[in-house]
Amino acid sequence: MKITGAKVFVGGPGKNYVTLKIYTDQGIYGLGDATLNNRETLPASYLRDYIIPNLIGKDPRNSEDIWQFLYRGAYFRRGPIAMAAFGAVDIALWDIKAKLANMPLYQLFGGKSRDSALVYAHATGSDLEQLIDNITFYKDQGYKAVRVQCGIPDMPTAGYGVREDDDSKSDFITDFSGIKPKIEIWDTERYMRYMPDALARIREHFGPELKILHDVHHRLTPREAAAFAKSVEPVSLFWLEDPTPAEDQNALQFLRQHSTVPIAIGEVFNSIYDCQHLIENNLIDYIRIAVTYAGGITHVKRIVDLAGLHNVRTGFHGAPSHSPISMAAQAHLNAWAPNFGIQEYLVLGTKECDALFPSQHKLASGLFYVSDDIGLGVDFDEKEAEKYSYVAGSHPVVRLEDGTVWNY
Ligand code: CS2
Ligand code: MG
Repeated sequence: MKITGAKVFVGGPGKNYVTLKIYTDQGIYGLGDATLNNRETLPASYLRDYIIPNLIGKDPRNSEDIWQFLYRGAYFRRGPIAMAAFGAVDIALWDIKAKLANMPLYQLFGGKSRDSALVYAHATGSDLEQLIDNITFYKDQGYKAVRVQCGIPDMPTAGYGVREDDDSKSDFITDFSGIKPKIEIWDTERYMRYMPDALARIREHFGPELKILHDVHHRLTPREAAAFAKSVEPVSLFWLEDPTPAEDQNALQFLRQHSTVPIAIGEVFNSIYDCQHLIENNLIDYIRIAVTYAGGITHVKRIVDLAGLHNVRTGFHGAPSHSPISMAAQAHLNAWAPNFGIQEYLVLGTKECDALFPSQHKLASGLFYVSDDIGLGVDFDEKEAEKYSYVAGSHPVVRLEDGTVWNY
């Protein structure tokens, strides 16, 4: 069996999904996702310029050898751009393999460990009242877990994960009016003064059952993060995410000495070596890696197994930047993983998105039901894809009030 060609498509409804389609001489094709939010053209050119010419003629069944060829063969290894490109190839090869086996992908991992997977939604509010309404909206749909982000009084701009206006050109993360970023102003003291109390009021309002998650988005120093974690302990958070910048792995050791709040980290990691220290030293409870920019299924499965050895559970990244292809790959891993924890789920289930990526995967009452269709169980409509092309967008850049650049 041979790979005969591959194509990269960039675009989608309100998103620049980077979709890879690998064709074989047996009529079977595989689909992969290399979307790297706000840097989408880079994995696309890595795929087009280097990887695709090297894939042609290779046996698609040898997904391990192809992964090693791309990773070790690159010499300059790792990094989100390369790992997103390798990840797309790897997801597509597993899709082909499962289609050849005539099985849903999860069967190749060891079958299903659960009927459905717990997901969490994002609730936001410019103030606490609006946030509580928003959480109620998700709770009423049956969600058991919600990530909560709230506007902070007197914060110069809205802060992470909070919409400033009803700008339809923004999806909270990406501003599609161009590549020049908007500036957000951050003030740690105001956040630290307000947020613990806001979280306590949310817990009081919704009672003990709701799983409450909160994302600090890398904004605190180690000492501040430890103090924050300590102060939110009575809230019984499901997790506190990215309390400190993810690169500074010793920061979490300091936090661990002061608090037992469950910690989730890893959405910006792209290799098992980024996760190893945190997992092996029990500095985290949930690993937030994603198949998209962490080298695909082959590599992420190794991370899941390493995590399992140390009682760390999965909480795969699922921001709206992931296309239904990588979300499907994660759904198959979630169905299998013995140490599954939770899945962030934000693929906008719009008519346009469903038309571009038809599938039988289902979300109901805050639970994700993986499809039993063969392969990834998601398709890609090339005709629909003709409607879309790349639209330049950017993440905000954060500064302190004195002008100092801070972590987004
Ligand atoms: C966020 C992300 O989902 C999350 O937890 O931290 O939405 C993050 O802001 C984006 O992926 C950035 O592109
Ligand atoms: Mg996050």
